[in-house]
Amino acid sequence: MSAEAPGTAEIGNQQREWFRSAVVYQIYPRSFADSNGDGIGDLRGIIGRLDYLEKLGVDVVWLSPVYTSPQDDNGYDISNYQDIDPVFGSLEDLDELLRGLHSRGMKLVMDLVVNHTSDEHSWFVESRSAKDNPKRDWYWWRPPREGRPPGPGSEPNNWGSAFSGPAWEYDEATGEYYLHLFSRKQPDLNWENPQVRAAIYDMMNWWLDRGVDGFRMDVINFISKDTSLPDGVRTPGMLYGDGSPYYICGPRIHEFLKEMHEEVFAGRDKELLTVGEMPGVTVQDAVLFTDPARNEVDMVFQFEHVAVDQEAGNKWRPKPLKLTELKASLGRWQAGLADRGWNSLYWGNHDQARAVSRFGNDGKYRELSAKMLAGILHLHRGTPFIYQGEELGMTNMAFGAISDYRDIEVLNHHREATTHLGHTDAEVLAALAPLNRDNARTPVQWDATRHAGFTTGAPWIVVNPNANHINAAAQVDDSDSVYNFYRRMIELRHSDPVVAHGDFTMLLPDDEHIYAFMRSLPGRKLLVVGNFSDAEHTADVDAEWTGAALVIGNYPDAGPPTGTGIRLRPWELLVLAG
Ligand code: TEU
Ligand code: CA
Repeated sequence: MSAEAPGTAEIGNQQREWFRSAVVYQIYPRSFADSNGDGIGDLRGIIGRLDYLEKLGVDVVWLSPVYTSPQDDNGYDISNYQDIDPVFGSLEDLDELLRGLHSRGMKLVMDLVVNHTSDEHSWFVESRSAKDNPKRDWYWWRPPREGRPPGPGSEPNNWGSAFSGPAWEYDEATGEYYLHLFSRKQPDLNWENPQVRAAIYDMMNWWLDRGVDGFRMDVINFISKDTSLPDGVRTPGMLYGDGSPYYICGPRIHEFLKEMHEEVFAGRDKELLTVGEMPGVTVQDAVLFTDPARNEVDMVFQFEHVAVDQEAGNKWRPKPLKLTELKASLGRWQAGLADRGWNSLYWGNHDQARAVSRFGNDGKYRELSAKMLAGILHLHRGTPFIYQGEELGMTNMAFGAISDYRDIEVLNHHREATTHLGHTDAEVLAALAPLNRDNARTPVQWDATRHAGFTTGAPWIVVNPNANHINAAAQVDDSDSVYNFYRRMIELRHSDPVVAHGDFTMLLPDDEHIYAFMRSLPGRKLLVVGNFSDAEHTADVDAEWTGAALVIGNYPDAGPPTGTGIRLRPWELLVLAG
């Protein structure tokens, strides 16, 4: 990059938001690093690995939940928002982590899970105690369906839970049902009640006052529900109706997020990061959520591109990925948020399969394809998120029996599918394998020692046996490793304004093998081409790119393209400057 930083003059004030040139790293604490040998990752384990994160160069750490929790959904069921679960450590440990990150120039974003609490949260314990309890209305309580006797089978509507079974749980004590879109230990909070909202804003302010730098907001677009809670459409073969039209981006969602901004972020939002996890969000909605002038959130996690490899959005019905569909989806989001709003960028997280297994080739071309995926994602316009282990090219796990799994979503589905739906164990295991969430939850592979250096005890979930050759110790000092390729991508975002701020133009949308796009600012252009296949292919790009300077590639011997069309080897990535 030349000294005058081409294009910098054209970047307006709004465009200068710090997070546009930032990279976020997600830590799923249970699986990151165990400091005390109980087999479960913890805060002191993270504190011991801060140099690793600093060296990688990330700007922000998003920490999945560490609050007090019965751990029914690994911490996404919170029983006390203002304390740390003993399995992870203490508030003092959290403060130390915060200091350790800040002193290294990194920010800490906490997970905010306020669509629901744990059923063991004192709010819910009070709420369920009596119909006239002052907190009764803090959750969604309803009587049996009209004309039906109380008890299981008479649920107020036909909605299913994300973790199998009905979305309602009958409560003997008061003869009513409570709504839980996730597990029965995750009752949904009633955001219609202003006391609920005030209590949540207080809690959020308490964390910001403590020094945290923002929130990743769990299923935040589910908090406003159609209060009439109508039955959903039940498609043949399904046990329950689909309630999502009545709670995805419901009637008051923008009002609630604006109110949250006013009560929590206003006056201090410029240094913070807010990202709303929003299953089912559309591009049109996302523009509204992320338009800086509207004061809602900085960016959202959308789910379109992680649904292209399954039938009808059903993760248990996987289908082969078509590159044209992936590009059409990500391209639509790039175009839709080009002028107003901002994208988040991710291949994986704790709910998704491992990126290299899903979008790359985790066998013969594991390293090449992991690097290519890094380059493709990080050079889009938006803020990239790296999920722990992705920077090492960690892969899916070949789980054996159902007893190897830990995820409540998997275990409940297996039970429902082998009983009510009549599938065999083998059928269900085969369907589960590619996209189940435990793929992402095997421990981070630190070295080739026992349990991959994750713990000295018995790990809570199996360690991938490929830790013997895929691990951090083998990669940190190897300049040609996947880890160091991520490092270079992060550096490039920091140093080259066209990566953070440039326009995005998708190229070759109909090509089934090549992912190609251009980034541009006045005076500087980048061409990014990647081959998503095991065979050689030619990227049919404009002749102007012949001889263009190579910025980075994933094959060590790559050079500027010579003829017309760019010949790409299997999983080759080339980034050229013009
Ligand atoms: O996930 C919400 C979500 O919609 C998913 O990606 C979820 O994994 C999927 O619906 C299951 O099929 C968030 C968290 O990221 C996830 O870990 C939690 O389990 C969930 O909310 C409930 O808090
Ligand atoms: Ca531990």
